[in-house]
Amino acid sequence: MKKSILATLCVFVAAGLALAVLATSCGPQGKGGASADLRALMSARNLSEADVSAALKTYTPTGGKDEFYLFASGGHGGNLIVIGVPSMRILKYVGVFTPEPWQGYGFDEETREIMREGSPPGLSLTWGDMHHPALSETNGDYDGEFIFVNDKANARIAVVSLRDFATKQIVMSDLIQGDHGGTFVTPNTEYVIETAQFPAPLGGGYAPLSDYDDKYRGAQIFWKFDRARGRLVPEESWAIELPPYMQDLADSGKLVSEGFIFCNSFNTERAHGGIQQGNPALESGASQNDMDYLHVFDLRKAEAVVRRGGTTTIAGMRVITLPTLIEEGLLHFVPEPKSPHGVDVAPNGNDICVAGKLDTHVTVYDFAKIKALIEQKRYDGVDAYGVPILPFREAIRGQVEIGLGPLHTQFDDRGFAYTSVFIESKVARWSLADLALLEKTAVHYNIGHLCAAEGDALHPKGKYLIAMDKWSIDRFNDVGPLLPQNFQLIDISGDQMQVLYDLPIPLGEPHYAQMIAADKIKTIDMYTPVGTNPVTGQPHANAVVQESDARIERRADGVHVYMTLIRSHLTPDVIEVRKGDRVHMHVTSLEQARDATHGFAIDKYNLNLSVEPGKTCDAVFVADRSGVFPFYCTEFCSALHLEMAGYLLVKP
Ligand code: K7E
Ligand code: CUA
Repeated sequence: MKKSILATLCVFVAAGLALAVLATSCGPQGKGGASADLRALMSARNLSEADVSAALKTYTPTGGKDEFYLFASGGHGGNLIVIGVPSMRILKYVGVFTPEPWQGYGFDEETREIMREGSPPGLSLTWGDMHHPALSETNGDYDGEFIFVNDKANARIAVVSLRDFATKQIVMSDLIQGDHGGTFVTPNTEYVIETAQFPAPLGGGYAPLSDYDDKYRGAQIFWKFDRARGRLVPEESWAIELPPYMQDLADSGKLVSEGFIFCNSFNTERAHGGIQQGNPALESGASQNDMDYLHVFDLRKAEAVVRRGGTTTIAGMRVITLPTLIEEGLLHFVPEPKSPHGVDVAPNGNDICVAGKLDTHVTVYDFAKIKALIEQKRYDGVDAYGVPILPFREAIRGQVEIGLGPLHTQFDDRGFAYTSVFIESKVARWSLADLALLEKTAVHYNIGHLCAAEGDALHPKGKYLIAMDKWSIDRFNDVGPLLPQNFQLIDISGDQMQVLYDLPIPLGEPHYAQMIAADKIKTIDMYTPVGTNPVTGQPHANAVVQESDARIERRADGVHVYMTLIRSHLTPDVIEVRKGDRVHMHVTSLEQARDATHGFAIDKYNLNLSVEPGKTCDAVFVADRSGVFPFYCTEFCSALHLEMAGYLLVKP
């Protein structure tokens, strides 16, 4: 054991990474940098010293914990991915927009209700297109309590509690159709921001595309968050009407810019397709103008307008209309080059970074200048809807020439900014102080977002960055035509960035992720007291907290089964009903031992519950087929797990 530790240290020395003091302990073995055994291993596996140094920076021995949690969107898989950094071990998929049977998510009544509430009336959507997770913040830094995620496809926002890593709420407003720009929080999480991508008549409804300029609109919703309840409050939320451009990502101001919201846009051309009608495709139609508009929105002034009732209600949502926004001076535009993707406010609060997909620069706006221009009403005209436009040159601090296809920017603790460069497949590091490009590191194909540790918070942590690469061609063993995405872990602590590890992501396309210090996450071990409803956190009305109370009751609305689970039996274990009965399962785990989870599945009734220690949940089904249907526990919970089973007898 001791020998291998010494050998390991020697490899550090070889890679030029160890402290000099350690070198003396390497003895004669240290001459070549590694022991003969290690050398043999390196050559057998064809590893360079750089490879070994990278391995040592990520390898986490059994029992070792990670320094950070990475929360990555699961893209069109609809679920959230939790990963430990630097080990890059996947810790959990959290069911959000898509049912996740091993969590009972979308199978028990409590979570089915979450999915129904977040769906159009009469429908229960079973997937989402998750793009941008946002951790809750306190004073501009992540606080580890909640994470919010959007569903681009159906314009929804979900709330996930980081106490139990479970979804608590999904909200959907009929105001908009499809949200790309979500989610972003204000520095104390008063609001969760959701922005429409596709202009459409607000509130649903029909208008022909020939009315696009007049009837189609963009919008940005400010969902009010009640932290004590852990819920978004639709009645206290409101929105703003925007011109029918494609509003993209947003960011909240911080420090000097706190109280302002920045949102980039593209397609200020208002192209809307119609290839067969002789119009340009959206991709070229939306790429004509050299400049689009950075939206600068005064949130504090807008709140006053909302308070005094200066809104119009559309689809149940209070909306500040575009004429009111203009009249009250709440919205200003600043030109931004060309079809940009995202806006990122630097930790100093004053530098606002925008990168153009079709421009080679990151443009750094100067908030102090923007504010002065607004105060002096120094306009370069107005847009087609009357929104005042500030002069570009007078609003910026400067531009950094980055390369082809710069997209998103993150920050570290040393004053560096990191921008993903999509077309070049690179990460660029540049200095905020003098706006100078320092270094570019090649990553695997088609990097989209990137994520540094707390890299969009007030106090970024540095150390690690994840390159979120969209293509993984040639990188992993072949798995057919649909390949995983690739997360590359990059060490950003040194003078040179170093790619350490590739993690294939086989669950949708993760667009964005956030990384938080692990010590900020405080989870519960189990649900207490026994009989807790995990969604509300309150005692469940149908809980049975001792086995002797387990029972079957026939009532007007069907058969109610009050069941308890404890190693290794289900009580009752025989359930007799008549064909056509509605069966209401009320299932409680009496366990209070950590990780002693039971499952509950009934054969051929499309039902699987996950019953963690202390949890109670309901499941309702109609016993519409007669026969004998075994039920059993789906978690291997004990030596007699296979015996944890029973029969549902459905009499003809
Ligand atoms: Cu894929 Cu933020 Cu939706 Cu950029 S987004 S790359
Ligand atoms: Cu309980 Cu297996």
